[in-house]
Amino acid sequence: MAHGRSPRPAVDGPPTPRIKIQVLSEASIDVSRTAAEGIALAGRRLREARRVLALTGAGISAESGVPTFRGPGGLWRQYRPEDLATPEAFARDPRLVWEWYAWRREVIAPLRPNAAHRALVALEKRTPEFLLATQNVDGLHGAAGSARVVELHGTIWQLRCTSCAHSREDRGVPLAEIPPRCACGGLLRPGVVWFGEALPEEPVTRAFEAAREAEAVLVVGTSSLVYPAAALPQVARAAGAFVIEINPEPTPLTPLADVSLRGPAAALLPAIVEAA
Ligand code: BJW
Ligand code: ZN
Repeated sequence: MAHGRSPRPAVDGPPTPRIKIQVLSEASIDVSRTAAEGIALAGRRLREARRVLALTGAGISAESGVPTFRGPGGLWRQYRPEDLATPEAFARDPRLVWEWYAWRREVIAPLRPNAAHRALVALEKRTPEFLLATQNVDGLHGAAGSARVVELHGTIWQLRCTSCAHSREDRGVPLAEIPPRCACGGLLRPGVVWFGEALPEEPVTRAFEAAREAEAVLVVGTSSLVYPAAALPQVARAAGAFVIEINPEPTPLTPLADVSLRGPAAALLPAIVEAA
């Protein structure tokens, strides 16, 4: 099971041993020997790595109470996120889109980071070169104390003017008016990245650099459907990284992962980091 950083087979190279582990609940961590082995292996690879990239998605915040996008509870009224998180939807009906964001801001505002967010803080502290690339806009990694973090899809706590491009932090809930307006009179929009929009340049550049250099990649709570974020573990693996996935469900990344642990992040991530 010795995976050196190089040479590592690319995705279509010779087969490498992979571990797919089913962990259904926190309790099963104690009882499942296979799960324990997967946790220990993931922990060891993280401990040995000098350069680690973590990629997180909505699932890491699920146990804090933040709704995920896809799957059960992913709908808001009758709308799918794909119908609301677009510049076209905002142009067509800014009030509707803002009502969705205003609701999400109210849901997220009182929520606290969970054990999975905190485990990544601990991992950051002990890893010489660490980057956390998050797709989440909730700010919970920062609230937990993560310092080396890039927000690939922006933040729900930033508002940006569509007329003068002025941008400001606003954590107020509820919003004073919907849709909110800039001092210049222009329409404000959430400081997030919608479908069809480019990701912020500096965060995305740093994330892909880290992916190319990482010895281990930890992918937590993402459906691995949305690009370019979903490409980060693929790039890392093609460059030789050991890929660890944590998710209650299989995803398109699962066949590429070296270890795929099936279960909730707030239970599995602290166990892995403790084993590291
Ligand atoms: C748990 C758990 C627990 C539950 N513990 N886990 C083909 C190839 C490449 C790209 C494309 C393509 N076709 C179309 C595209 C482009 C498009 C895209 O990827 N579309 C796909 C859907 C196909 N991408 C874009 O448009 C991006 N921009 C772009 O490509 O720009 C190109 C460009 C260049 C230059 C100029 C101009 C343009 C932008 C993507 C922006 C995504 N934005 C959103 C909204 C952000 C704002 C907001 O929050 O409102 O980002 S969409 C939404 O999806 C949000 C998320 O960050 C993102 C990812 O979702 P995530 O985090 O994975 O959540 P879920 O709900 O999908 O999954 C949760 C997971 O957690 C599940 O797997 C659960 O099982 C798990 N889970 N409980 C651990 N307790
Ligand atoms: Zn303005």
